[in-house]
Amino acid sequence: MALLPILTAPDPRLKKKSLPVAAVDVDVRQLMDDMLETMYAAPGIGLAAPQVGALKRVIVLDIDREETKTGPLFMANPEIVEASDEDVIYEEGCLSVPDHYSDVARPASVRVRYLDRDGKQQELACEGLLATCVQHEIDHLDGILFIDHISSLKRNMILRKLLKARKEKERDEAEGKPPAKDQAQDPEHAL
Ligand code: GNR
Ligand code: NI
Repeated sequence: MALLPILTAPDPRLKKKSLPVAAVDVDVRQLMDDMLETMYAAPGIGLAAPQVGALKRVIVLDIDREETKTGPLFMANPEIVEASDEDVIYEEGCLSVPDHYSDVARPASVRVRYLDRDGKQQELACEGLLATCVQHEIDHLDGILFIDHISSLKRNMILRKLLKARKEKERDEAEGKPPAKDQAQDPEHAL
């Protein structure tokens, strides 16, 4: 198991389309395990392979809320095979867009087909936060971030702030300053 560095926007790798895996082999399983560990450490409730620089169609999730407790979920080549007409709005965050949150509307429930950690085909009916999160993760596999679902004005403001924060961090590191507290965890917005 290993913790992997999480890429943050703007990064060209987050805009690329990831490729399907041919099979869930030992390498893909290793990636899944490392991603789950990285997601828990962040902490987050989902993580997509491109966020750790692997352009493969692999996601992991673990929702642990009153309403939904999934346990660890590993999905290779996930596909939405059904989506409700009804939308729901959630305030989303992303480990690759640290410290920014926006309301995003998505189908309230979806059915996802995928290969599990054993390479077995599965289908899962998702609703609530799981439905939102699985769609957010599959978006990552197509190079789409939650900020691509909001106005360009808001998106560009967030991207500018992320770039500024990154430059300040690089400058501090060059001057040998200790790291500022990373990704302040506002409990209201706990990922
Ligand atoms: O941890 C996460 N929380 C979250 C909250 C609302 C909607 C989506 C998410 S996914 C996010 C982790 C992440 O960036 N996954 O790609
Ligand atoms: Ni994300």
